[in-house]
Parts: sequence; structure tokens; C-alpha cells
Amino acid sequence: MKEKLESILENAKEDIKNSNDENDMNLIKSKYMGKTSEFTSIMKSIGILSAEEKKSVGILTNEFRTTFNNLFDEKLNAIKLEKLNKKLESERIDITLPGKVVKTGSLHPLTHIRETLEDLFVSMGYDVVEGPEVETDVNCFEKLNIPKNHPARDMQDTFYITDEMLLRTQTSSVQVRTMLANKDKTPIKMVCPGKVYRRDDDDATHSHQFMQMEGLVVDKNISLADLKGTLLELARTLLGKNTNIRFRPSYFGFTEPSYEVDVTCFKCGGKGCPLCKNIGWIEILGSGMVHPNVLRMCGYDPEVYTGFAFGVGLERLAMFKYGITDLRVFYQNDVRTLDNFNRKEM
Ligand code: 2U9
Repeated sequence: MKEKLESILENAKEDIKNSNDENDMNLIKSKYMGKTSEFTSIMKSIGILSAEEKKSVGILTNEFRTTFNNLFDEKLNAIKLEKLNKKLESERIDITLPGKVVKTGSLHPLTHIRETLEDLFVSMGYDVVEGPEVETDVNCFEKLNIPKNHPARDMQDTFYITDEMLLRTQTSSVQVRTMLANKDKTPIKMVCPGKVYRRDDDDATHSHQFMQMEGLVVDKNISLADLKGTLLELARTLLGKNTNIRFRPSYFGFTEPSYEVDVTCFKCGGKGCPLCKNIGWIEILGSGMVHPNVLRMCGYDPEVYTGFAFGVGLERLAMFKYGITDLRVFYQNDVRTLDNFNRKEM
């Protein structure tokens, strides 16, 4: 019996050695361990052996099975590993090949400036409020202390739709609407970005339509110091932390006192250069303390409340910041020009 099993094992070893794939291995398994195999008939015959023979044949068959299974598993694992390696090799990806360049869009410079300012003011607790571009004469002029025949109306040549309706010349009408709608007269902190319209002939520095952002704060005890601190923050956020500001007296019907605000030139730091025309300062916005008449007409008692307001033209800011000399590039939307702003640092 021993010789018999040894001879079967020899054949099995030879077959396993010559096998090349999982199919071969399946055939080998059934040839040596299947129902009709010699080994199975030996196992079946154990039943008729004497107790002593049973014991010795049992040991031999166990040894046979263990050896066969070990050889079989070892070969099957080797075949599987080789197959996997071939598959990995055939699916190999050359990660050093250059990728396809995906062209991404970029923010329009005006959008970038608007969003920067909105983020700053939201971080200081302001609401961002928008309103209609077609406005009433009352909201755009009357409530802002610019009555009919007031010279300020000549300054702002307006697109009138009817005697009473017009294209807004400034976003101030949004603040007027907010103050009038605020029945409880609670404090207000808001910025209003948006398009405004003036009857200008378009050239490198004028446009009949442009972007503004105005701010308004109304509360008890609001002072010029609050306005100064706020505008210094605005200037430093947009133009860098070393920027300084100065106030020059001016006149607007809706504020008293009124100021034009200059920033130290961000090209030369204030020493004087072609950008600031050797002055060291560049005017960027207008501001002031809300006129008592405006507070009253919008429902706030000027004896109790004070406020400050400011307005800034976004094209003008972007032109200085990015060295643009013709504001028409903002509206031509030439992708090549806009691509120039597709940088991380803006
Ligand atoms: C209310 C009260 C006061 C808004 C203000 C300016 C000063 C200003 C200009 C900047 C450049 C317009 O785009 S620009 O030509 N704006 O100088 N705007 S104070 O004052 C307000 C607004 C609303 C109720």
C-alpha cells in the first residue's frame, strides 16, 4: 500500500510540476482526489481492513493527503500570483506622462473686488443689500436731500425714464429703501454693491454704466472716528496693510460734513510716482456723516441717531490696483484680458 501511495504521489508531483494554469490544476485535483481517483478507492477499501491495517493505512493516507494538498496549494498560489503580476504589468499607467490641461475660468476683476469688500464688511457685521436699478426720483434724489433744481442734479446727468422714474445714479436709493422699511428704527449696518448709470460719453475714464459700493451705518453715538476706522480697514484690506488714508473736505447733499478720501499710493508708498502723479496720494472714495435731513426724511430722529456713509466706484479702484488705463476693458470681456487676472494673488 505504501509503495502504491508513493507511486501515485510521484505521478501527482510530476503533473503538478507540469501544470501551467488554474484549469490544469482543477483537472489534477479531480484526477488525484476526485470520486473516481485511485486515492478515493483506497479510502473506500479501508472499511474492509483489519483494525491494525486500518491504523497503518490511515496514517499513510493522511500523509498522502497532507503532502498532496501542500504541493497543490503551493503551485496554485504560484499560478495565481503570476497571473496577477501579468495583469498589473499589462495595466501599468505611466504617471510621468503630462496631463491634459483643463482650462478654468477666472473671476472678473470687478467681481473679485466686490467680493473682497463684501467679505470684509460681512466680517464686521454688515448686511449686503441689493435693490432695483430702475428707481423713483424720490428715492434717488428727494430723500437724499437733493431737491428738484438743486445744482447737484446737474452734476449727475441722469437717464430719466419718466418724470418720476430713472436709472439710479448711485446705490444710495437702496439705503433709503432700507431705512424707510425699518419700522422699528433699529440700527443699520449695510453695504450696497451694484450697477449705476450716468449720462456720460464712454471713453477711457468714463462709462454710462459702472459699479459702485456704498456703505451706511446708522445708530446712536456713531461718530467720524467710526467712519475713519472703517475706511482705514477697507483701504488696508484692498491695498495692503501699510496703506494710510487722509480726509479732504468736500460737499455732497446727503452727508455733512463730507470728505473725499485719499490712500497713500500703493505703487510708491507715498513717495511720488507716475501712478499718483507725484502726489503720493490717490483719491478712492467719498464719505461723510449722514445729513440730519436725510435721517429725518428716512424716518430716523437726527437728535437720537447719527450715521456715516461712503461710496466707492469699483472700476476706478480696479484700474489703480491693476494698472489698467482704459476702463472699457472691464466691459469688452475679452477672455485674453480677463485671463491676465487669473492669478492666485489679486
Ligand atoms: C444715505 C445717506 C448717505 C453715500 C455716499 C459718497 C459719499 C460718494 C461717490 C464715490 C465715487 C460716487 O461712484 S462714485 O462716483 N460716492 O462720494 N456716497 S457718501 O452716502 C449716503 C448714501 C445713502 C441714506
